[in-house]
Amino acid sequence: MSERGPILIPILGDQLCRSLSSLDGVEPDDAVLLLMELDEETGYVRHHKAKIAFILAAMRHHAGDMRSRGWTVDYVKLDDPDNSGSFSGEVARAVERHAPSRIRVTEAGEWRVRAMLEDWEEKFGIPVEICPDARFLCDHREFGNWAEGRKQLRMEYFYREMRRKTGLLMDGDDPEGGKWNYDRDNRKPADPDLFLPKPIAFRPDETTRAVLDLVAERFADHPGSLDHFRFAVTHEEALRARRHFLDECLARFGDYQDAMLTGEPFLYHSLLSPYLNVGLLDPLDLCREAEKKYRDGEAPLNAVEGFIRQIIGWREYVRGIYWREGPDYAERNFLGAARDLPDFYYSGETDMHCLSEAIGQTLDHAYAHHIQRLMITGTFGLLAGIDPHQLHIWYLEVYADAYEWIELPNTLGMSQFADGGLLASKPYAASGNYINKMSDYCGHCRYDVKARTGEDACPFNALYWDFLARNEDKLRGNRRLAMPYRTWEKKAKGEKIALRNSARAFLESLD
Ligand code: FAD
Ligand code: DLZ
Ligand code: SF4
Repeated sequence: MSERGPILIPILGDQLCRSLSSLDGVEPDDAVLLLMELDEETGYVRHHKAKIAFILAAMRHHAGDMRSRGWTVDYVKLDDPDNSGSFSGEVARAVERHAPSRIRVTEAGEWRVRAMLEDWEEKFGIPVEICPDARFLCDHREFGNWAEGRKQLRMEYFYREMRRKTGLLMDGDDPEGGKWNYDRDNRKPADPDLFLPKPIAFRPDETTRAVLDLVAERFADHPGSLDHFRFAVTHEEALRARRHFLDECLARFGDYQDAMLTGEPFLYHSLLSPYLNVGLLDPLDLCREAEKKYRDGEAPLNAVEGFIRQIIGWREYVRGIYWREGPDYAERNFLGAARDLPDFYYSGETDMHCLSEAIGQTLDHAYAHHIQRLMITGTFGLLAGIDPHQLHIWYLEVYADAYEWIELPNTLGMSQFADGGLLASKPYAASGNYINKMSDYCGHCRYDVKARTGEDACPFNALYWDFLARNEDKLRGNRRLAMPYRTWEKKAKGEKIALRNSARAFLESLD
């Protein structure tokens, strides 16, 4: 240990990575790592119980793992009576305990925490170095350079840059197979008879069981259940989850990426987002393993390209948008939507089977796949005119993988069009027809997906036309909506009135 005191390295709950940038070039003997379980972090929104349990269990295991690698780890538990409850409060106490010469920390994943870190140098009177987060391919400056001067920030062009940069699925200067994107092959509905792999589940050990007890007691009023807790909480378990996905699911990931089936929350999805987001898995390594499956002839190109695009494309791109747009991105509300979030988002109790399935599994597993988030809970919120900020808080609470940098652009931008089209070229509005095509939900529903008006009609149908009519002044100029607006115009006056009355009656029933 240096005579001037150790380097204090706070490690935030989503930085559980053995090769974190703040550890780079530091010898274990010269540093104290600080991990903190905090009221402020467990309480800034009402996180799903399983999300809190996953993060705390992963933090405790990571602390043990780093100790076994020779690091000195100072770990503050949630129920420590002296725990001040905040990052800054706990770093202040650690500064007292260890008299560090300096602080080194990897940048935070959201504006709220970034502001805290930026305060530390003045607060503690010692040098504070904030290191870029090297877990991402594209840093803030590179994204800024890419975005500079572009009229539209389309993910597809950004993604091509990332393909070139990583060499993933490249054939010299060209994309493997001649096309950059095989999404057209990836829209098959699922058949209920499909043979589906079982998701891998990890049995909680003693450490995790202690966390589950703590969470059950302390967060009883938070949404969600702990009964189905199955998360990997160590690096080794996360690698096993990765292997399971690569061997059992990846080959059919593309075909059924957009499909939805009653009672089948997971299909061929990877379920790896919680591990990527806290640092238990490395995104680039995962993509290289997926590419290997293609090169070895074990998974088709449409599946592997589709999967890699989600990670080096969408995941990097939404992070770029989040940091580029600034802290007030969260306040945008282009369509002026103001309805309160219906209570059934926290209970799943609604006659709309698609929503009760997507929300029910969310409360059980802290998981829903992308199309459920986008085209079921998201599209309903959009059509019903729910306040995008309330939806943002809901998504941030209920998913085990939810952190603002990734959740906010997906919710506010992609799903709610609340940024006016910065992220999505048109709103993801759809009638019941889309859900009927991509799922078996409508066959189990008390509503009739073919009917447009009346008490038994699928609410998505009238809401879809009402959404277009209600927002005509803001959306009419969108070229991608020209067709639906032409169809709306051609409708007889009586039909238009019936659709809008049906939508109004339904919306009133929500209040
Ligand atoms: P898979 O379908 O197996 O996809 C593989 C990986 O690709 C994911 O693990 C994820 O890392 C990445 N990915 C896929 N889609 C996206 C996307 N649109 N943006 C960024 N990365 C993507 N993802 C989060 O990780 N955290 C969130 O808080 C989050 N909130 C969302 C909110 C809304 C409204 C929507 C529409 C999407 C959100 N997503 C979020 C993106 C996506 O739904 C999840 O990443 C995915 O469902 C996680 O499940 P999976 O690991 O099985 O993903
Ligand atoms: C999400 C979360 C939760 C629920 N609890 C903690 C915690 O107790 N301690 C901690 O260090 N981090 C936690 N996190 C993750 C942080 O909220 C996350 O690191 C910040 O949002 C910055 O990205
Ligand atoms: Fe959802 Fe409508 Fe289908 Fe019912 S009929 S499951 S409400 S889309």
